[in-house]
Amino acid sequence: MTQMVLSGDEAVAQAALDAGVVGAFAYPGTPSTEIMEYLQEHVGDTAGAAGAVAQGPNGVIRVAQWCSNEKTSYESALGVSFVGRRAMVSMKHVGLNVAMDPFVNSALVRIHGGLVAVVADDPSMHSSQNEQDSRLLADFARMPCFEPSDQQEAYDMTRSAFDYSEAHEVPVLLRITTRLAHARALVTTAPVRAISGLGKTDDPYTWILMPAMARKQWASLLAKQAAFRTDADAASRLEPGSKELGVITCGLGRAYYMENEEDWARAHGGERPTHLHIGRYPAGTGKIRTLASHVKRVLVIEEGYPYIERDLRGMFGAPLPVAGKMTGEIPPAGELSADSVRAALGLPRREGVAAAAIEVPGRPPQFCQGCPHADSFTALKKALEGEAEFFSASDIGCYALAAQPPWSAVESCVDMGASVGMARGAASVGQKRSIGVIGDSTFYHSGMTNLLDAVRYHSPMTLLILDNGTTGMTGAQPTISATSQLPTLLEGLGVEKEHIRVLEAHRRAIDADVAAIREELAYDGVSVIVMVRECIEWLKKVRKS
Ligand SMILES: Cc1ncc(C[n+]2csc(CCOP(=O)(O)OP(=O)(O)O)c2C)c(N)n1
Ligand code: SF4
Repeated sequence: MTQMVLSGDEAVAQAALDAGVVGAFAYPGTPSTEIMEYLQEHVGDTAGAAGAVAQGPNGVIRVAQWCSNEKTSYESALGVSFVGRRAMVSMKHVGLNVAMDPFVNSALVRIHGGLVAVVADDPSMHSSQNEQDSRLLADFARMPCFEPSDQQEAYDMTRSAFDYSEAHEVPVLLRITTRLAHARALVTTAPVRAISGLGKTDDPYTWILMPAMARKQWASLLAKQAAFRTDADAASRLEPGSKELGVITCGLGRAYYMENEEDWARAHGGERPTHLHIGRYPAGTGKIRTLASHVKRVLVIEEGYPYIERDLRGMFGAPLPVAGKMTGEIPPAGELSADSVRAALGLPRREGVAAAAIEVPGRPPQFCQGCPHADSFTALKKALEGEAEFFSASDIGCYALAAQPPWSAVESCVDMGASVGMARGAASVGQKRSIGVIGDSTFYHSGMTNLLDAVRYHSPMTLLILDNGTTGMTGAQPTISATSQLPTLLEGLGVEKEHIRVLEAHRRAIDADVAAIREELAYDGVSVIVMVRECIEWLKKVRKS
């Protein structure tokens, strides 16, 4: 046993290594990126372009790889599990939407080597386009979900999630949220588990989801639900206390509650509320009922959606007031905080430094000094000067910053890969100069299939691929393919060679860039302009290594 100071992401990664994971796969996304970064640093000594591979003394190959997107990551992990080894896939919450197809179906197959899907939610949308709650997606897939409340639990639960996955032959979703993922604490690790040999199950038919088999597997998954609930109930922690108030916490909600519990007790004759902490889902009902039978009212503290709170309503025979997000005591959106939980507990505000007293000048996010995207947008804006009719759809990446002044150069940003589809859709109904702007990483992630549609229908659109050689927005992780292969790939997708233009994203090339963009905007078909220059942050990273 060792003690280490780890962030929640690092604790998850360390636990996976100690639990004998051999295949780890991911696509970057805040707040989950550091899981793969840690794994790549620690899995072995031969780091490849997009991943690390190591061969252990007993011939065991371990991989930790960035993949094209979350779906491919998930499917790679599933393959590792099928051949009897432990596998982990990690992603940010919206990544689970991309991986939804294998995710939901993997709950029906008979998992062999433990499979853990780590999904990092981002309440308050620090770096995301929504704040969806992955617990509900686990519920939707009828899959067990573990939710740690601190870094030590992140370590312990990751380890036990692998065991649970193997014991019940089902994947486990481990849900973490931003603060836990990024904050550091002391973590005690457990001994490293030996890695077993490759081997398939005795009944591989359970991996074939054709209707007859899928029906059987679905029935088997449904039959497991009672055990999931019983185990979740046994793992939940009930601390009896006052009859006045029952508090149910989930995940990080526990930490915010614990910061205020003592003050509540002091204000209520020394007795603490009756407290139930739930860390696994689907939640059992045993301890919830025990709590409910003991208290006059209940407050639910959970980050994300009112998931447990909604389950509670209507669960009890006698009407029991339940407060939380649905009744407004807990803010319905954004991260929880010790202060918002304090207010929900009816405690007076803590005196502190009033934020208004500190003058912080407003500083909207901007491109880094010398960012190639700035030059690409200068060229695009010049090319569009005097044109009244155009539509410019952006994708998700650093270049989405061009939605704001002084650029105001893109008009939409919805989900990864969408720029190509939106530009194509608009072009197909007559929009002139329909432009998609996408980064290289996002193009490989999910832009390519949309481009196939555009080629198939000869849609009059222009796609700008801002190829900075990296995934800049999430901290400059490698992309899945090299810059030099992009034109060949585009040709392979069916874009006409003469309408694939490779330009330098640099102000010294501005006149040539503007002229080329104008030419392609005038073309009545699919054209792709690749704007090439390295991301400054990526260059710094490469020089350091
Ligand atoms: C489904 C999904 N996965 C991951 C992310 C996190 N993310 C935002 S932008 C981005 C890619 C950025 O790379 P690129 O398109 O090359 O643009 P750059 O930032 O380098 O300009 C990623 C991975 C996300 N928003 N959605
Ligand atoms: S990280 Fe790279 S791509 Fe993003 S703004 Fe900075 S230089 Fe540009």
